[in-house]
Amino acid sequence: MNTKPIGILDSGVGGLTVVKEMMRQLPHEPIVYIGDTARCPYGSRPSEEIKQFTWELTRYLQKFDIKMLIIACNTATAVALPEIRAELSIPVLGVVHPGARAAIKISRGYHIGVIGTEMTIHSKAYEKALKSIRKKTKVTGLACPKFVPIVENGEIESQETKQIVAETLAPFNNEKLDTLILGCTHYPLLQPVIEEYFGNNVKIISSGEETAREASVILDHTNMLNKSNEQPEHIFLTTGSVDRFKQIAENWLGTNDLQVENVQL
Ligand code: I24
Ligand code: DGL
Repeated sequence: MNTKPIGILDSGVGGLTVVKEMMRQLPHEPIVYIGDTARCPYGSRPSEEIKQFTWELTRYLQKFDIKMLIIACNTATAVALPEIRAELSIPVLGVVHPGARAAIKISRGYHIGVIGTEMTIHSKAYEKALKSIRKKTKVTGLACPKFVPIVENGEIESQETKQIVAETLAPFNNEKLDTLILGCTHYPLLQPVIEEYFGNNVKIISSGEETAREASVILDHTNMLNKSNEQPEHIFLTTGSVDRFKQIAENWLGTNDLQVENVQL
């Protein structure tokens, strides 16, 4: 039994896709979420800067005596996970390995595509994770820098979005992918459009969903689940506007009473 909260960090609001899955799969676990909306996006920044920002978010969450840290941002996971895990004494989970494992599990042809921000693709973090599990996996990475702005503009199913998705994914046309990893917090919102583009031939993995599953397994195995049946209290922290964060988070999570506070790092 362990009533301490789980810390979840992200570059902004995209990590709420992981939070939603966590609340669904682990409904009794209290969460402290921190989103660096003031400095979002991270995906096009230099890796040293991403590491520094991720450390600042981690240090802030440590004030809450968290029992586990989830780095919900693919970009932050890709560049900062190893050093943060090395220094913390609690379990530290990123979104990359759970996504990679799920892709290997479902793939039949072992030709796996990965889409993400420029830094996530440049880092080859998914490629390394996939090949560490199964050496003879063919991995094709593709940066999709236009996708985050599309989602943030709320244009999730417009004709223009379908067009941009098709143009961006065109490099995959000559590749016989059988599985595609959505290696960015925002991409699950584009999943219907991406699925439509590929048809039924490509299986799609959403890393955030898999990460919640992994968190559940780790908490169970280490006897850290919160066994109380109470409705847990969650805390949401943002480095930017509380009102805008609250609006997006409440809409996405389907509630109207979130506790949201501004923090200065
Ligand atoms: N979706 C995201 N980011 C935004 C947005 C959005 N605005 C509308 N929608 N803005 O990410 C980012 C910049 N903001 C953040 C808050 O502080 C000020 C700056 C995707 C979120 C995924 C959970 C569209 C939208 C929405 C509600 C839910 C989902 C969604 F309004 F995509
Ligand atoms: N959260 C980021 C990710 O998953 C996307 C937004 C950003 O670039 O900060 O890679």
